[in-house]
This record gives sequence, structure tokens and C-alpha cells, in this order.
Amino acid sequence: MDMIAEPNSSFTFPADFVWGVATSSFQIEGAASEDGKGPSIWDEFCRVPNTIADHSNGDVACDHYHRWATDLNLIANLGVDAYRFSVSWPRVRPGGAGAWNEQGLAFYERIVDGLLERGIKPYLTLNHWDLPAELQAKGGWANRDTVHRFVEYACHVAQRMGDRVAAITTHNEPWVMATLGHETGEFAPGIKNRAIAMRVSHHLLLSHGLAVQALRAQGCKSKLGIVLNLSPVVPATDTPEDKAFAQLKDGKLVRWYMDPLFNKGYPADVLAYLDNDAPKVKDGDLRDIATPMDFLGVNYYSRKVVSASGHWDVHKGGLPFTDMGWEIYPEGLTELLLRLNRDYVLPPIYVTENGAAFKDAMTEGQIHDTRRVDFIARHIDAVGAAMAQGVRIEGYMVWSLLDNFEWASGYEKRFGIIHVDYSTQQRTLKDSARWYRKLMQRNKAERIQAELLARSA
Ligand code: IFM
Repeated sequence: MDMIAEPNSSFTFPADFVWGVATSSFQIEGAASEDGKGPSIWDEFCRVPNTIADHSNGDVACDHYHRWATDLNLIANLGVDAYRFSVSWPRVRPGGAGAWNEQGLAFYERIVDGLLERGIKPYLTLNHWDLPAELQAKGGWANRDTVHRFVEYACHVAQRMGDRVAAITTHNEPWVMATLGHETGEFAPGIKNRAIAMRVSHHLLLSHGLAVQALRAQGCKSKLGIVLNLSPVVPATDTPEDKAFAQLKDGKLVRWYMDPLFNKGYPADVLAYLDNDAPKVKDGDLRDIATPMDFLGVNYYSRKVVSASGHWDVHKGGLPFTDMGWEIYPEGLTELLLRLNRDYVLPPIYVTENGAAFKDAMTEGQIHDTRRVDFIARHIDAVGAAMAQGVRIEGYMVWSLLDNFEWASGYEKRFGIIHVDYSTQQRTLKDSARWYRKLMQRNKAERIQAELLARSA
């Protein structure tokens, strides 16, 4: 008997709404030095003692590089419309500049063609953090030259497969690369310097704008956009100190990226706060960053509660939280989407990542991850609520298809709707995967019914 909860969303999504699942290259592929792939900054970072909670690395990960065909079958079996994946830059151009690696390019062409054969739209991300290590040796994203190497990389990938991919995302979560990678040093390349972090953020934004221009100039037909990790930032208390602190944090997380992308320049309050650490902006940079795009990707996991006095203890919020220690607050997604829609003139939005890590238990070969089902269901409703209030949202993608390498947390945190046994590489659908499949089937059935009704009226 099918024990999976019935999806009972209060919203019917439009016929062309895109349902998807997402992954990224370093988190699932493995084959870290196979078929000509060069090292990335994450390969190197994992070798530094005490950077990764379980001392693991991406050498094997989910072994997707070898198991891609069965993984694509799993994706097809879910009944999604789209699969969001990323290309590993050092797999297709090992040194970041110089020779291209034909075997790497052929791998991603197999993915794209394999998706199309299975009726799934490819959503390709160019940079999901795995910068070629050789470019890092020359300064990485802090070096303006990397901007131009990225544009070359974008153009080459698009020449090879841009005619077959539905959408190309330039960067995934520039805030994470800049701040966690270069200010706090928790992520690769492990630098702790605020001025460098802000320079990196500027170069990421600039390279996004220039890549969009270059791809359009070469006739690329894919939709072009960027993916940001965004959250409402709320003060822990009503004190003026906490409120001011939350405003500044919002500036650093949300407005620092949204404002220049949507033609408002960098926010004055953050520039004033950064003082000498603000990046050098050359003439024309802001115009290039604001190059119009076809979609904005929003990754949402939780709100951020902040206090001027230090770290906010998530237990104080009174809300349940995930295994990452992130509050479960689906209303925050509606709040965020409404706010973005109010403050900016936007292209259509895709919720490009949403999901939760929980400790899963396997019982007689089954994983009843009811908390993950509930998490996804409530966030899909939050998307529906924003759409009902006028926000143009064209798709929703679950993070993640598979349990995978969760960066500095290693393999301890499981976000997948499909369980991976890392000792055998066995994949097992969790209840959340079955539930998501049902939801998509039900939505499609409702659409067909509505169309038939409309025709007979
Ligand atoms: O696993 C990450 C992903 O790579 C980027 N967005 C957030 C996810 C969960 O932390």
C-alpha cells in the first residue's frame, strides 16, 4: 500500500510552471582527477586539515561521473520538468585558461543530451564554487583577470551546448563565495580578509554581467540569469542597536547583490560601513553588472535572526530547525519574494534551491522523512502564496536530488530526496521523493482537468 501523504497544496500552479531538482558538480560527481580534470579550489581546501567536519573530500562523492545515466533515469522517474546541475570549470578547462578538455566537455554534453532524451529541460550553472586551482594561484576571484577567464569559459560552454539548455546561470550564490570563502574563511579558498571578499563580490557580479552580454552577442538562446542566496534579515529584539544591525546585514546579504544587478548601484550604507574595504569600481562596471537578464534565481532555506551583541541562538526563536541548525520558517519565503517584487523591477523568478537536511533513518529499506516532506510542502505553499499576490515565479527546484557533499559539513548533512549509501553508492528514494512525484502528477492532472473544463465551457 502507498503510505505517502497526499499532497494537499492550496494552490494550483500554472501549466508551464517548472518543477525541478538541483545538484552541483563538486557535491556529486567525484572523479576528481579523472579524464583530464584539473584540481579545483575545493579539492585543495579539503586537503587542509580541519576544514571539513568529517575530514572527507569530493574524490568520490556520489560517483555521479560514472553513474550519470542511472541518475538521469532516477530524475526522469520522478517526473520533474527540469534538472539544475553545474559544470565543473576545471573539468572542462583544467587550468582555467589554456587548453580545453574534450573529455570533460563530452561528459556535460552527455548529461544535456541524456536529459533531453528523457524529456527533461537542462538548467546549467557555470560556477557553483569549484574554481580551477590554477586560477586561485593567480589571485582567484580577487584578480580582475579571472573575470575575463570566466567570460571565455561561459562562451565556450555555451557554444558547445547552449543550443540545447533551457537556462544558463552564471554564478550560484556569490555571497557565499565572497563572504564564506574570503571573509570568514569557512569555505574554499579559506581566505580571511574583508577587503578581498568585497573585491571578489564585485568581480563575480561584473563577470556575470559581461558573460550575459557575451553570450547574447554570440546568439545564445538559453535564458540567462544569476542565482542568489537570499533571506529576510530580522532583528532579534526591538532595540535600536539590533534594528540597525539587521539593516546592515540585509545590506550585505541582499542589497549588496540585488541593488547593482537591478541598476541601483551598491547600497550607500554598506559602502559607508566598508570604508576602505569597499571594492574599486571602474567606469562602466555598474552598467555592465546591471545588464538585463531573463530570470533571477532565488535560493531560500531560512530567515536570519540577528543581534548586535553577537550570535543569535536558534533555540530562542521557538521554531523547529533543521539538522543545519537553520530555523524552519516557510513564511519567510513569501515575505522575501514579496519584498523583492516590491523593491526591484524583476524578470521572472525561479526558486532555484529549497530543501532541508535532516538525520534520516532507514527502516526495512524505507526512509520516512516526514519532516522533509512537511518542509517542502510548506515552502511550495509559500511560493504559491507569493504568486497569488502577484509575484512572477516560473519554477521551483528542490535541493537536492541526492544526499551529497555538503561543503564544510562533509557527508554528515543529508539534503537529498534520494538517499545515498556512500559505501555501496546505492540510491534509495525517500518518502519526500515519492511525495514530490505525487505533487507534480497531481498538479499536471489538475491542469489537464482545468483545460478540459475550459474547452467544454
Ligand atoms: O549545498 C548547498 C548548495 O551547494 C548551495 N546552496 C545551499 C545548499 C545547502 O547548504
